[in-house]
Amino acid sequence: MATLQERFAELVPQMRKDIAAIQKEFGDKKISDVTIKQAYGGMRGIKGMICDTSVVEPDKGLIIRGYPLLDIQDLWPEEIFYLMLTGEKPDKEALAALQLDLASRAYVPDYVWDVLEAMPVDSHPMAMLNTAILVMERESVFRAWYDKGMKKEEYWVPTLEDALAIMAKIPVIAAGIYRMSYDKGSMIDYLPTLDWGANYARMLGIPDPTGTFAKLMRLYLNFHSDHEGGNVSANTCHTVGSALSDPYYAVSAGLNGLAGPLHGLANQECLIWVLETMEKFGGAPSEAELREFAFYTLRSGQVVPGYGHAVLRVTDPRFTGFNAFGRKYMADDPVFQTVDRVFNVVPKVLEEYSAERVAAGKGAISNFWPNVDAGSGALLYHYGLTEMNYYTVLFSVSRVMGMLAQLVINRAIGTPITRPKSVSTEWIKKQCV
Ligand code: AMX
Repeated sequence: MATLQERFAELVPQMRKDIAAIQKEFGDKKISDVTIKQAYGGMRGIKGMICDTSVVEPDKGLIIRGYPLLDIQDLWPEEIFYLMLTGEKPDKEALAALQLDLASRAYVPDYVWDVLEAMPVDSHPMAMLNTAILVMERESVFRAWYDKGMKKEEYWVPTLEDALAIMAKIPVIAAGIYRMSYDKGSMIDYLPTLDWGANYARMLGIPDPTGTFAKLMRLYLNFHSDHEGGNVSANTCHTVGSALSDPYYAVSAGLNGLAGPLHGLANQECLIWVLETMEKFGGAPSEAELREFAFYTLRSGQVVPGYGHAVLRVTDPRFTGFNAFGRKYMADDPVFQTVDRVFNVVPKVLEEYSAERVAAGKGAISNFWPNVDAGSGALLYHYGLTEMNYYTVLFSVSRVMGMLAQLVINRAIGTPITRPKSVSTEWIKKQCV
């Protein structure tokens, strides 16, 4: 089978042809209406952009290139990257070539470490990661080719080069940040004979005598890889990339969005919330105690982290997958047991609280079910990865795959600069007669 670069090059002409034909014949067909509520409400539900790497169905969750996530949970993350770009799972040969390619790029320039070391010790690991990606912008092949002059048809070629470089370097940087920020000792090198996910597990330096932490890392990197195009990080990356800012600019920008507590930072918030309940009740709380704590959280004006979603209306399959991992490998762990118990309690609490909100004239909560972040932290905690403000970095190492795959495809199909039309409240008022 062809390498990722060769296979993608074979697919590009047909992709362009298909999209040109659709636009020519059906370009004026309407696919969405927009209400005033949506315009004020974060554009929720408006179909206004294209993303071919994955879709999120409200009642099914993440589907990558036609495969429901749990059907492909055993694929390694680099296989998912190949799949997102080409729509095909790589065979053994193509996978080995991609792994070798990544290993050959997995070095990080010294100036990156110098910059990270110069940052204040209390810098958030996400600020460090995003700074590291941005400071490497000078390495961009896209920018170098663009400065020399390149045809639009070629844009995807250096974009894919940058994408592979970022993907190869990000676990090295992320593991370095972990070891640097939490005094874990010297850095651990990337091992070319190991796969990408196991390498990240190894470079973090978490003891893993049974190999199950590496297994968890592969699953974690698989599960967080993409969530279609409209979420904050993907959408930000896409918008910045649409200005032909190179992938280093675009990915760093996207990750800044992932650092928000309503998005990727929720995974750190979730475990903090779970541990708080355990501290308050002196061990794994009962369901009645959890119910009390959840209501206390809501009535103090805070969200219950890990629950609710902008698109999903069912339990996130990523939560289901992590839960199954927990039941298999750490069923007796009290933190995992608490997460499991929270799942029995919080949806019902949110449903009741939502009814209270509606009775008080506020909007309903749209989804009571757990999202990806509700359970992942407990699994990491079990293996001794207890530094919660690092968790969004793990999410980032994975999510760059989706952001990068989307960027490469957008450069291949020549997506123009993003520029939706905004309107003023004065204009809206004039429509309200
Ligand atoms: N706890 C308390 N209130 C919640 C809630 C929760 N878990 N989920 C939603 N609500 C509230 C919203 O804050 C909003 O209240 P407001 O009108 O007073 O501002 C109201 O319900 C309506 O919101 P919604 O339509 O249900 O959700 P949304 O699309 O606006 O927001 C999300 C989605 C994820 C931001 C929200 O559910 C939330 O804040 N959840 C907790 C944080 C979290 O888990 N984030 C991670 C999401 C996944 C990810 O990106 N990693």
